[in-house]
Amino acid sequence: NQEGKGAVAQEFVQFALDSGVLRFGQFKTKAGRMSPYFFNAGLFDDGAKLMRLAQFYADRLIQSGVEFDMVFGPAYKGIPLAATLAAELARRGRNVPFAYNRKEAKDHGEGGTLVGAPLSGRVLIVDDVMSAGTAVRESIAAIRAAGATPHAVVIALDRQEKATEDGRDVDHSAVQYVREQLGMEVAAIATLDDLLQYLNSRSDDALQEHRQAVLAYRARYGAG
Ligand code: OMP
Repeated sequence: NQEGKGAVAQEFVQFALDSGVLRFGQFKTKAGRMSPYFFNAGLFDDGAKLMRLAQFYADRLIQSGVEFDMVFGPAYKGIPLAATLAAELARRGRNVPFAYNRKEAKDHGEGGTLVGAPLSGRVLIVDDVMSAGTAVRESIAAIRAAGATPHAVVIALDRQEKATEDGRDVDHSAVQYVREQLGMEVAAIATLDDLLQYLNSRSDDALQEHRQAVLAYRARYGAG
């Protein structure tokens, strides 16, 4: 149901803009690219926004038909995302185990870098954004190292830009790489195309200026 998905994606772009999560300006991405837009999921910063966000993730996940045995939230931003998604799924009658990692290994107490349910079976990675693909590669490696199967990914925004491999830009996006090379399913609530569609539908002068900047960015860094 592409049409239903498109309408929800437009609603999500609006929600992200209203929350100040999605902004226009000049931002440096993790891959070192100067981007005219940035999605800062840390600004879903109250209970109502988190609840609404979890509903978007749960709806997208159910709509995609992706199967999984547990959810994993990569530190730091993935942790509240996976936690609230697990709670939302339980509220809807599906209780699945939840785990996350620490960035620094702990050398006292229970030790280690993994917290929550033991990683096992088909693991769903819940994260905020995919750009060049570094973050998702780290999550995949952590899940494999624990002896479980990285099975699928759900994200809020697919920036649809060139992945990097060994520090160089390649033509496909990180999402395409994970889907095609790793055979994992990836579901995104919204994509760069959805953001551009949103901007196309507005006549506001400032937004039209941002649209031009986003188009120029896509021409330079967009995946083929
Ligand atoms: P990659 O590791 O290059 O795929 O970038 C994904 C990560 O970059 C996200 O998990 C964020 O930490 C960060 N990011 C955003 O949060 N929002 C953006 O709009 C862009 C990035 C980014 O740096 O590319």
